[in-house]
Amino acid sequence: MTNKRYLITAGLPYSNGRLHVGHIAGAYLPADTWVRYRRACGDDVRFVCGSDDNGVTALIAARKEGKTPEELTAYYNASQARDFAGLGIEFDVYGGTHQPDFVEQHNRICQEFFLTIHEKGYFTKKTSTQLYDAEANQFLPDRFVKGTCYHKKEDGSVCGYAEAYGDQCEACGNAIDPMELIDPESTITGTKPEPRETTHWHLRLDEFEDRLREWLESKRQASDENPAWREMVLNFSLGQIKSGLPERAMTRDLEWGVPVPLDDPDAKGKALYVWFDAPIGYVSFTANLCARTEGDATNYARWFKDPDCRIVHFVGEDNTIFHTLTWPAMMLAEGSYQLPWQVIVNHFLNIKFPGKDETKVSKSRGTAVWIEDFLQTFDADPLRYYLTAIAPESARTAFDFDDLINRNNSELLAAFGNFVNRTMSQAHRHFEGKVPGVGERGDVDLAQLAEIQAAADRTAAQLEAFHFKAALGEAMGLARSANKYMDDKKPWKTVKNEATRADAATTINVALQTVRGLATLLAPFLPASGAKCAQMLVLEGDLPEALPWSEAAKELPAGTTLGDAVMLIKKLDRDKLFAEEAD
Ligand code: B3M
Ligand code: ZN
Repeated sequence: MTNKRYLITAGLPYSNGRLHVGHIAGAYLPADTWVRYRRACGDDVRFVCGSDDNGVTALIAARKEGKTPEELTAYYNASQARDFAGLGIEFDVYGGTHQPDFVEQHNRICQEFFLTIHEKGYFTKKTSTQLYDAEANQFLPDRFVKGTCYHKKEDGSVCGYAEAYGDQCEACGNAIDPMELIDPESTITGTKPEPRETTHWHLRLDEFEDRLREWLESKRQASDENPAWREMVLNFSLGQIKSGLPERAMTRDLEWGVPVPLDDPDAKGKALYVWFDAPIGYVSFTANLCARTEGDATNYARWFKDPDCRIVHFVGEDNTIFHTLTWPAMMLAEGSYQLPWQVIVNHFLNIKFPGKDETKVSKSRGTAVWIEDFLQTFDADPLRYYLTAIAPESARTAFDFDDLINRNNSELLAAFGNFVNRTMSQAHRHFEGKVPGVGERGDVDLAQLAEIQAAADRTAAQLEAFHFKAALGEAMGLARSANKYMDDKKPWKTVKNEATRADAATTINVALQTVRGLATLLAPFLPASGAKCAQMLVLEGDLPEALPWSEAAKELPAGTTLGDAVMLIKKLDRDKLFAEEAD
């Protein structure tokens, strides 16, 4: 079987704030896990991300913090990059649409993209009435205006979400036409905006309805080559096409962003819409990576235009339509790009603090769990484990500190950490720190060995289908069977008696083979622990080379000298943790 190439992206975080656990569970962790899995399978992968610096969100935050948008986005770009590194989320390139090393190339690629679409006639230039803040002397695109959502729900009632922004309603997920917002209000001055005329370039999404529908419908059929898309993504996106895709303005009255590249007086003082330039960030960051590693920026085409490569986007739920409709329509309009192979969408995460009710994440109400804070107290793997175990794949789930501590202690530590620890310490205590001789394997031993490959196959099947929670469950199933095997065979007893010592050797041998299997299956989820296991087993190289998926069940030869036993998972003490928090 020939290995595939994959271009994998995770939604570009706005560089207007720090990252919290909801961001990580929604896009970055599943993406990183999948990238690691693909690499363990030997596939050629590029993992691309960076900050979304343009648009109104940066301007609003900059104003609030008394910084220029350049300063603000540089600050959060660096802060977010640190958080990702701390969590073991490793991109091949972490760019930023307005960061010094990226902005020129980004602007150029975006402008070429825009001009190609313009030449092909897929924009209509239209003068329309927009909301204007007379006090701030400016138009109010996107998040510069908020009001009550006017969209109709399925039962005919109005959504009515009172905090809907001028770009999108967070409650119902629909795109917002600011002119239709009920009781609009400027988020700059708090005043009621007035209507004024302005001219913009609108993408004719209606031109692409048929092709988008066909493409999305084709994603319902699951096959080995094409795992089916998540139901909610298809239903939501196809529902939007059914009600008709209106033209959407792809330019804004803004000085911050990618300048509109047209020699036209109406283009003056205007920038490309942030949702036009942001997805092209995937392309421009890849171009930057290609320039850096291959000396040729145009090699980005190998990833975005060559059907031998598969494009996979991981995003949070509020980004759905932009990745399943607008961005694909842009690609079709431009004409030389291939459409995404997969778009993986997760729901949001709620938060549950000890002794408090479950609530939505809200910066202003202080109900966010910031990665930076978390990493001061915890290791990355327990969070990665927990966020995958409660992954909001088909509905909202809640991040609950008590649950995190429980699962760390009773699942991750009890089943995985302790098993590896018991195995290693007995190998060191009784077998000179070497893989003991195989001896005569009985049915129980053979069954345990067979379980390694079976668990690897089950875990792989779930990962291929993007079912991360189920995949982690399968990998942890191997840990549970391993513990049961140990408990049944009791090597700590059999080793003490000359007559049964050979059986103890067999048991520890099989247990060590299982450690390798477990490490391989868990490494995409828990890279730090995977790397430690590989070290203990003295497997050469870094991840993923040290733990290729195809060798999950490959036996470590008897006599192999083992590394020192190192602690994998720490026990978390709830009282201590929250006592410290109160200080
Ligand atoms: N920055 C939205 C968000 O963080 C946006 C994603 C862009 S992906 C091209 O929710
Ligand atoms: Zn709504």
